[in-house]
Amino acid sequence: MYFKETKGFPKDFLWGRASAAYQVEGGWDADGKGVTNWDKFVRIPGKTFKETTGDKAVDHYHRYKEDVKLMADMGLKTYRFSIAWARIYPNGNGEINEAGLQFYDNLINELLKYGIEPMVTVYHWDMPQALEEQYHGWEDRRIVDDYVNYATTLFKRYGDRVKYWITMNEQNIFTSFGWLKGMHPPGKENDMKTFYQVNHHANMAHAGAVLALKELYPDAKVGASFAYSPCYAFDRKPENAMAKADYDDLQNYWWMDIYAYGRYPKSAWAYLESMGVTPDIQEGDMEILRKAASLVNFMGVNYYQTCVAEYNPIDGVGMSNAMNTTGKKGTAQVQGIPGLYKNPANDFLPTTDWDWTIDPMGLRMCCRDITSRYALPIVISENGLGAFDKVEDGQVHDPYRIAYLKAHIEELKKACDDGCEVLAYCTWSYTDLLSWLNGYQKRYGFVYVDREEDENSGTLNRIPKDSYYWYQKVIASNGEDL
Ligand code: BGP
Repeated sequence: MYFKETKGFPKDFLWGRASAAYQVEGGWDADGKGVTNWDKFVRIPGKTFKETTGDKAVDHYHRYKEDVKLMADMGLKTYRFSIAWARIYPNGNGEINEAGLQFYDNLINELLKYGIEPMVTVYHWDMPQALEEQYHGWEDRRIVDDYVNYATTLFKRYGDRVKYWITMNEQNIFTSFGWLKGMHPPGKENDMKTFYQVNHHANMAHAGAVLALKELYPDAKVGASFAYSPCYAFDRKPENAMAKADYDDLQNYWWMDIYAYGRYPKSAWAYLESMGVTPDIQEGDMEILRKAASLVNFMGVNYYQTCVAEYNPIDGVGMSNAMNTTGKKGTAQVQGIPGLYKNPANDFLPTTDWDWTIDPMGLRMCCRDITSRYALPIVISENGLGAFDKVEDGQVHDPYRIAYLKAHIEELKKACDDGCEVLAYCTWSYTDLLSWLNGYQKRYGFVYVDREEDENSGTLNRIPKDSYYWYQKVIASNGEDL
């Protein structure tokens, strides 16, 4: 659409920044915290870039006051962070660890002291390892009750101060990397049947949490954060348009239709039936999913890139774990599902050093799609540029990050003109942090942290980058001074 004038961002727009417990906190065994699936997984040789771990991460657990002060000086309106389940329930269920609850009390109170709205993710991938040992974690239906119990503990403890809740972070990523690509715990490959079963359990957990929250705090705002890569058909060939439709049903709507409508897309279901991989659904499940969907307040979107769908013959490429985790441009490989689609590179778009396409207009596109299909408000819960940053004379100049964010914010503003109700824009990430598979060299922050892959490197000192001061102006002008 073309508009003669722009309305700009709504006046109470939440300019934010996001993080996740495992990637920033460190203190992996501090104050009674239990061991998580990630604490274990990163110790398997070859799983992460140069065997990096989040043992110390960027030590946010001990430096949260310094970090929150930097956020306050920047004028941040909201901070999205996740809670480590194993700090609250070291065994996933059973006994509560009061010290863990206290840590997040302190963090939330510190944020509120400066008028920063806390936005809490209940689950950002770090599951108590004890649940893996008790019943194989997400593979077993028992996790639904344990997750809802954990979530309810959080709602009861923090619900008087936390208004925005995100139940799950990127369910599509942690399940596909965990059960299809072998790149996240539990490291399984091509296990389609379990993958869909795990997803059904995660959907039930999400729904149970939504219902529990709304029972306790009907005015709370809740949603799940989905890693949404809008998809373009490779060209005008009908078989490539069909490949796009297949991709959307299986890779996007499969999750978003559950969050927004409480149903699985019909053609995706028919395909899974033909493959013999549909999940077992218990009586009453779909009703619970529908009820939760009717109570959801927003669609959380983690937007990094778009993709392309091209028809993939039955003897074509499959899923692989060959991903660019080194930052050497051009090393990513084309992946796909034989008989349906593959995802070649998009020649019209530049890429990052990790081969992620840079497509600001895609952000407007995904807001439009969500608005048309679901008519839900949107929280952009992640968007950002991973890059190599260097300190020069005590400063970090990152014009490439400013250019990236500027272009995305311009498109987001157009999405607001298009009639999309966008509530928040949380860029990834506040400080530099651990990139799950790519180590510490892939930096996303407004604030540089002095550390490298080696656990004993660096002072962990914080240095605001040029982008920090730029975003300060963006916030102060409500997105006008870009
Ligand atoms: C999302 C995750 C984040 C974060 C981000 C950047 O998928 O929710 O936790 O890691 O992507 O990804 P990466 O660290 O792989 O560059």
